Amino acid sequence: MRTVFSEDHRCQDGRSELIEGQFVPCNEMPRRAEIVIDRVRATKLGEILPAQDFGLDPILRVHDKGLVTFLQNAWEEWAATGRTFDALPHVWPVPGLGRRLSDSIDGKLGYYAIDAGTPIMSGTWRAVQASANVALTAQKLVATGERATFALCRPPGHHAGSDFYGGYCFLNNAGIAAQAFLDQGAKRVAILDVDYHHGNGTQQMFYGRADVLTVSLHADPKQEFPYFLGYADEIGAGAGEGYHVNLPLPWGTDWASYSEALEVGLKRIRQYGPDALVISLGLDTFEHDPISRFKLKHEDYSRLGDRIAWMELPTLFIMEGGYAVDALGVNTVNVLAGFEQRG
Ligand code: FKS
Ligand code: ZN
Repeated sequence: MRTVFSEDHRCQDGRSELIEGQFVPCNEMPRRAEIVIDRVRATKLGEILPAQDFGLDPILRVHDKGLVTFLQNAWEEWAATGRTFDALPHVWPVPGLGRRLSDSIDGKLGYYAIDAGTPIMSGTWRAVQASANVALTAQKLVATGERATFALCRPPGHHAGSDFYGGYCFLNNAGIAAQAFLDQGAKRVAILDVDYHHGNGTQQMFYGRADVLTVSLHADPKQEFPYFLGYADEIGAGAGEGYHVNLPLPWGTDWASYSEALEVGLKRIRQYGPDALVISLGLDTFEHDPISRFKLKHEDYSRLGDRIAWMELPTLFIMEGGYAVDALGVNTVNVLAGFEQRG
């Protein structure tokens, strides 16, 4: 399997995020991608390709212009106030408070951000655009006949919606790629999100549409971030009713119960009959992940890859989360190699 990768991911290198009332070093760090690309090389998974530039058009197919312009200019507006540290919001437009777009950078940050865990710095836009281009480059390979490719995206994307960012995500790489498949002639695309956290951005983006089936396995939002979305009774709306599936699972979930939910998700995808499958590949379901509470083991990732290969669909793997950094290369490539073994 070929991997698409850009060194520009390093331009996103946040100092700290807010967790449990404290500022701690960012879990979403450059070393994550380095360890994965090292493992791709060491295991000779396949060729590594650079990203091509697709410009803003494919991004604007799923994201509002306002969010994109904000992300492009946020650092400059922040730095213009004399601040030299990373930009984070400190106020949010909860229902009842209104949601007006302020001229102030602090108002804008609160308007577009969903959390205080997603710092913006001078290189953020460069890394974010490169990440989308990695996804689009890999998407094009699959659209033109490759059985599967791996988009080693960083920063991740599944928490970013049409007009919001957060949860370490700025643009929704999986959503952008799914839309690109459709724009290139696919009739139906399925997104399977196996990250530990609910893909609230992906859900929001496609909630009213039947041409993208979104299926997410994740920690129950009753217990976990992003808390406000990801419940089982959210099934899509209007034309999209029945085209979204949430499979929330409790803390402590191991492969035995994870794989049962996975079969439910895969069955629904098979019934949908998509032309392409996009995997939001998060590895934070690992037993030793520092911010998560599922119990998957190294070998379970090979099984996961094998089950995905059984679908026999053109498949695009998009990197999302995973914070047990030392194990991240092994776990990620286990999925991809498990997939390849099935051929
Ligand atoms: C823990 C607080 C959690 C934010 C967690 C973000 C997770 C991001 C991710 C992605 F794939 F997007 F990277 N704060 N108590 O792993 O879903
Ligand atoms: Zn996650």
